[in-house]
This record gives sequence, C-alpha cells and structure tokens, in this order.
Amino acid sequence: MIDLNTQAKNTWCPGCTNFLILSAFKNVLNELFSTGLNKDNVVMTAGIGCHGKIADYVNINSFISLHGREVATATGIKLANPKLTVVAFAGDGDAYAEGIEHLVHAAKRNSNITLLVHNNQVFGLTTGQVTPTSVKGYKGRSTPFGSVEEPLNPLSVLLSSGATFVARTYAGNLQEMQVIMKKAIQHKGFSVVDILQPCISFKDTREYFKERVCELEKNYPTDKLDMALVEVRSNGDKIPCGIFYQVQKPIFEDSF
Ligand SMILES: Cc1ncc(C[n+]2csc(CCOP(=O)(O)OP(=O)(O)O)c2C)c(N)n1
Ligand code: SF4
Ligand SMILES: [Mg+2]
Repeated sequence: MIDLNTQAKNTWCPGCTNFLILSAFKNVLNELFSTGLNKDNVVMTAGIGCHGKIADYVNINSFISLHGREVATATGIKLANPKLTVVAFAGDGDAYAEGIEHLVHAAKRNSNITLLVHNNQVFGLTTGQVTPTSVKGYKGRSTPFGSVEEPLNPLSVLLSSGATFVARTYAGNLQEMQVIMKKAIQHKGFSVVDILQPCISFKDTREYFKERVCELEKNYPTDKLDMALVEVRSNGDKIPCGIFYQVQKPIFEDSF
C-alpha cells in the first residue's frame, strides 16, 4: 500500500461526498499499483472548483488547469507522452459548461484518457449557481426564482460524440464507484464516468439519490450504442448506474 496522502489541509465542507471520491481514487490507484502500474507514470489533471482541490490531496503527479480545461490538458499530456496514465477530474460546471467544447472533441478523437466528473448539479465553490445539469426549478444564487431551463443530459452528449466508455455511478456507493473507476482507467480509449456527487451545502441530493439509484441489469450488453442512448436518457423513478457503453476503437495517440 502506497501512502497517497499529502500535507495539504482539506478545505471541503465536513461531510462532503467529495471525500468518498477521494477515497475511491486512492484505493483504485493502490489496486493498480499492486498489479504493476508505476506511480511515476500516473498524472491527474483537475479543473477549478471544489472538485479541483482533489489534486492537492493525492500524492501523485498533478496539474490544476484553468476552469474547464482539464480535458484539454489531459489530452496534451497523453499526446506528449503516451505511456502515461492520465486521469482528469472535473466538475459539472467545469466539464459541461465552460469546458464542453473540449469534452466533445476529446470524445470524438477517442483520446486514451479518463474523465471523472463530480456532478453535483451546482457551481459549488462559487456558492451554488446554476450549471447545465441543475434541475429545472433549482433556486440558487443566479436563479433566485428557479431555473427555467431543462437540464443537459451529459452522457447522451458524450455517447453521441464518440466516447468509447460511458458510465454513471453514485458517490454514496463506494464499492460500485471504485469498480467503475478502475474499469474506466483500464479502458483503452476515452472513458468518462459521471459521478452523482451531492453537494451537501448547496444541493443536498443524498436522500433523493439514495432512493433512486439502481444498477443496470446483470446481462446488459455494453456494445449497443442505441440501447445505451435509451438507457442514459431514461427518465423514470429510477436512475440507472453502471457501464452503459464500452467498445474498442482506434486511439488518437496511436493514429496521430
Ligand atoms: C473561466 C472562469 N470562469 C469562472 C470562474 C469562477 N469559478 C471558479 S470555481 C467555479 C464553479 C465550479 O463549479 P463546478 O465546475 O461545478 O465545480 P464544483 O465547485 O461544483 O466542484 C466558477 C464558476 C473561473 N475560475 N474561471
Ligand atoms: S460546497 Fe458542496 S461540493 Fe463544495 S465542498 Fe462544500 S459540500 Fe462539497
Ligand atoms: Mg459542480
């Protein structure tokens, strides 16, 4: 077991579900180290926001980018040195608002990187403004009378853009989150995990998700794009989590 803790003081709100993502990532890294991955060959990038602080709390190579630029940075790092394992951490505001153009193109290119999105449905660090995934009616700093927009479905956008590994998980289910995170990192190609991550200070969705998240069926076929699009768009009482889609396609860095 490698000690991945750092000296940095953790400034997340006490009880924030980001702590679970941090634990899951450190556990997954240690599992990967025990099967041969070299710590020096791992790089994490992060955007700006509460999520971005995660780079301060893991003792590996890291690069905190501009807001919404963690995917562009990760793509560049991987292209410059393809032997590195590159994992980008983003917020929902970060990835799906400021950075969405980079996201779409990274998925289209099938860059061999992993993106983990802390989707808390708010701009957390700046105290609760609306983001593309905020629910209709959400009342926050920038929408005091309630958001009038329908939320974006990021996984539908990513599937349509060409991502070759698309998954959703819930930060409250640590074991499942770890399994999916590890498979995403091991996937050869652009992998993305939308992590439902309640922000307990500005949008506490813990009860909401606890009642609704469910696993995909055991025999769900992960190579059917049409089926994945239907599943990620499902809008019922339950919120399916798991790997919706995984296929092998030529990788950007190999073809470049
Ligand atoms: C280009 C740019 N726009 C706006 C900001 C201000 N800003 C800093 S953090 C943040 C919110 C981040 O929200 P999100 O990406 O969802 O991450 P969270 O804090 O929720 O983890 C914003 C708007 C900035 N730093 N840079
Ligand atoms: S504002 Fe929300 S996301 Fe940010 S640390 Fe606090 S609880 Fe976590
Ligand atoms: Mg957010």
